Amino acid sequence: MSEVSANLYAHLRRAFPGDLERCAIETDAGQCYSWRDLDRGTAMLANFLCSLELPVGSRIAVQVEKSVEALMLYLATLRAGYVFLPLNTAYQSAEIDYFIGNAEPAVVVCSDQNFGWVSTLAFKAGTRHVFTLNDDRTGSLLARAAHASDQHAVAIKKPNDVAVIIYTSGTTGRSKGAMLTHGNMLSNALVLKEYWGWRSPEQGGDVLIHALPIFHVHGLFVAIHGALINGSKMIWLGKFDPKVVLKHMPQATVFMGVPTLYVRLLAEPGLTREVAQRMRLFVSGSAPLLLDTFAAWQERTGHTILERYGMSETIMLTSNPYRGERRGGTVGFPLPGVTLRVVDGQGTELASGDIGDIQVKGPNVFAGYWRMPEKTAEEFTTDGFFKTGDVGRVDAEAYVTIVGRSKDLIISGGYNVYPAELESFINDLPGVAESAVVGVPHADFGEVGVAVVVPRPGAALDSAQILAVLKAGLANYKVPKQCHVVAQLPRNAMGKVQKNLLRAQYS
Ligand code: MLC
Ligand code: AMP
Repeated sequence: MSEVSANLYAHLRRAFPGDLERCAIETDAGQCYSWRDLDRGTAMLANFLCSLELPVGSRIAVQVEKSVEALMLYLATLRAGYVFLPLNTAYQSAEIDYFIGNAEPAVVVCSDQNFGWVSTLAFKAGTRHVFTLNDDRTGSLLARAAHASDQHAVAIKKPNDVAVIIYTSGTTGRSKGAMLTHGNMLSNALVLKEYWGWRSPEQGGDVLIHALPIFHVHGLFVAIHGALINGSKMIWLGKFDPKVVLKHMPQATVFMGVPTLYVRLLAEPGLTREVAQRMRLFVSGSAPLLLDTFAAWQERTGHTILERYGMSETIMLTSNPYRGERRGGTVGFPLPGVTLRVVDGQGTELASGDIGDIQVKGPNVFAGYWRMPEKTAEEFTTDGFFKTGDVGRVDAEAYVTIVGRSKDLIISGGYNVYPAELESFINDLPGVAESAVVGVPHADFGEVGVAVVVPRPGAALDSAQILAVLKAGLANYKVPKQCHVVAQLPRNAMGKVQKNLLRAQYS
């Protein structure tokens, strides 16, 4: 990869179809953005960012509702050579305060509605510029960029230059910013383009229904890069609504979702073979897809969902084959270029079929955690493998199955929820002696949290009130669906809380 060509945006741009007037993105409201609109819009935003004369490597933190303009801001940040930092729209002030304090962004972009509290936090942390962007094409960012030129030379980047920081809690502790480089993202996008058989515009092209949020790997990278690096059109839905997805399905060929999206689509009588007739590929990931869902989908639509596995630190790692057998309950094979091994507690590689810790290596593996060299070192082995925190096995035919996680993590509707974060929040509440949060199966979200709380002697705790306090302070999807006040937590002989017993009790 030459220096000039390593900017991911340059590669995406090169894949735009020759006819720039064609529709690149169609919204549910029927608006069409052409490829030329994308090119010009990202140029204007990139020029505006450059006009701020930000230092090299500046972070652009963005917490906005999904819109085509928000997508353009992401592309413009790549184009201008800065570092994009997407933030879940559900995050509340304590969460945003931490991310801004940790990442020290030069620019923060939020909605007009949140400008008051977000700008207070940002200016306090030393951020010089706070702009707004709403999902109706308004906000100070677009107003300012409207004066910028629509011609922009893509910034030159090296493959190892950081392009995006995604916050994740990884295996332990507070959220860490996973630094992904232009090289990481480009290699993954190119591999998936081949692996999933994306059809070029000359072959009739693909049309992707984009119904995921754009602040995580699945919606931001896998879906967007997949479509753009192939010159494919996207049908852009601001929010997932199964009826709206079904309305667009006859015009589409590719859909990507977390398992909850498939569960909700299956609940719609409108999901039929006819509606899915033109579809070429259904991809699922971010959380385990139940075999029941896999089988029900096959039966209802005649299509076999392709399940793949990835994470923020690595983008995509494994995938079921596009042409070979897609095996339910497995996440398929390591992608070309990815080396995956399963090891025991001592780091010795296990034979096929044996269950152990999954470790990976490849051009897609991130550059480390932002300003946390020790944490980064802890998560890599001496021979350079990244410890995923997932537990699994590889069978004799090389299919990978994930059987659990060594990290204490709940995946709810495709979002990660860290029990340690919730427990520390609950333990700080008045009258609480200790707490444990465990994940239990849930028909819609796959898994949800349950909090088990022990009061201090003499204190009276009210579960509904605890949940209300959590709801007021944390992103809504993190809030446990139930809270139980108990006299004590079950512990083993070592004094460790036996979460397996709590899980069994509250399932
Ligand atoms: C919403 N709620 C959730 C939830 N999402 N609760 C638990 N888990 C979730 N994921 C709750 C809210 O707290 C709220 O509760 C109520 O549901 C309604 O909120 P909403 O925002 O209107 O929900 P809805 O639009 O229905 O959202 C559900 C969803 C969404 C499944 C569409 O969660 C979603 O888009 N998930 C996708 C996540 C994703 O993209 N993950 C990719 C990570 S990347 P109340 O009580 O306030 O009413 C990754 C790597 C990889 O993991 O491999 O891809
Ligand atoms: P995140 O940190 O948000 O990127 O979440 C990554 C985690 O999601 C992985 O480490 C896995 O635990 C989980 N994950 C992703 N895809 C799958 C899948 N197909 N099946 C099971 N777990 C998955």
